[in-house]
Amino acid sequence: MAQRAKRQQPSLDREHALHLLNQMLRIRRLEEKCAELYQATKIRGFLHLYIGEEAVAVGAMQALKPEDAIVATYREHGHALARGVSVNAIMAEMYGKMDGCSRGRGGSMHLFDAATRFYGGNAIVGGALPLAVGLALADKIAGREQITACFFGEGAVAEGEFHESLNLAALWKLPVLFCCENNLYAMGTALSRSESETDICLKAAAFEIPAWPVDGMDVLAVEDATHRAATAVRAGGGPHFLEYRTYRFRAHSMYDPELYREKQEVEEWKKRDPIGNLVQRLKEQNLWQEEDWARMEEEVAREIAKSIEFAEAGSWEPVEDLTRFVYSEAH
Ligand SMILES: Cc1ncc(C[n+]2csc(CCOP(=O)(O)OP(=O)(O)O)c2C)c(N)n1
Ligand SMILES: [Mg+2]
Repeated sequence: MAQRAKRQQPSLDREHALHLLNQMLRIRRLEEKCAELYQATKIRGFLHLYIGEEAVAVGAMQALKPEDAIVATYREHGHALARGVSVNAIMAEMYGKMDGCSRGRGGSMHLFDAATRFYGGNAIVGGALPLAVGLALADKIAGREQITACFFGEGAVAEGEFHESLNLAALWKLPVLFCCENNLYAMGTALSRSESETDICLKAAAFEIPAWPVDGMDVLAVEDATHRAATAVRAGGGPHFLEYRTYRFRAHSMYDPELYREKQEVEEWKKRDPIGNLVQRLKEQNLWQEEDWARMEEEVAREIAKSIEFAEAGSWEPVEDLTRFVYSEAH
């Protein structure tokens, strides 16, 4: 760490860095609150926290345009928030209220928002990949100049649909950006226990897709790499693949005794906390003012408190609506 800090860093744009910091803090504090609400049984079902991985969603979103599409996994609160889905709509969805972004029918794993082209939230490991390829195929056929970013965990590389999706995306030169969040574990299974080849970029290269690893704990590195890859995809370069090397600080979900990793390992990764990392960089460049932090914390706390009020005041879907949207309604 000490060595890293000493390395010559490019100069930071203070306003932009504070924006990135704010986005990461919103995710962190939102999820900490969600964990509390889960213990209080206000939030039910599954809950997978992204804490520790915030730099990936926040950095990557900077490189995407409003017209681009995004598909993600069940660990997607951060992606939804960074994409611009409101905290109110997310919190109400967590509560299962009709005022949520998926009308309360999705919950934590199925955040969805057509307005920001955020196509979920997907509970199926690898499930996002064929959806992303389909979205990109539609864009290519229609001649639209937009791309699809597909976020998935490294656990998805064990799925057949990972290989099928990469193959078709490469064969048809589709505008997809594959964003692999390699946090080293798929539930309790370390990558090295399930894969004969643990270099994920090599798997993408086997399909002739340009791929490179990125420090997923460094929001600026993520932003820069994603910007380069997204630009190449946008320019007609076909699919590109980024492997963000990251780590989740919390358990896989709310039911995980974490017997598969050492506490020491978690502590080591926490030293690379993406939030602390960026504050440190700002301090090194004399761009940090202590009041920044207090102001930001206060704003974020207020926003989250309001979202809880919003969710509490929201309504439950009436039972008569149970079968609505199962079949399309006659017009
Ligand atoms: C097709 C399928 N198989 C198994 C599961 C059960 N499952 C849920 S999460 C998970 C681990 C996925 O790990 P990874 O893709 O690395 O994502 P992470 O949770 O680390 O973000 C598994 C196996 C599932 N949801 N879908
Ligand atoms: Mg994983």
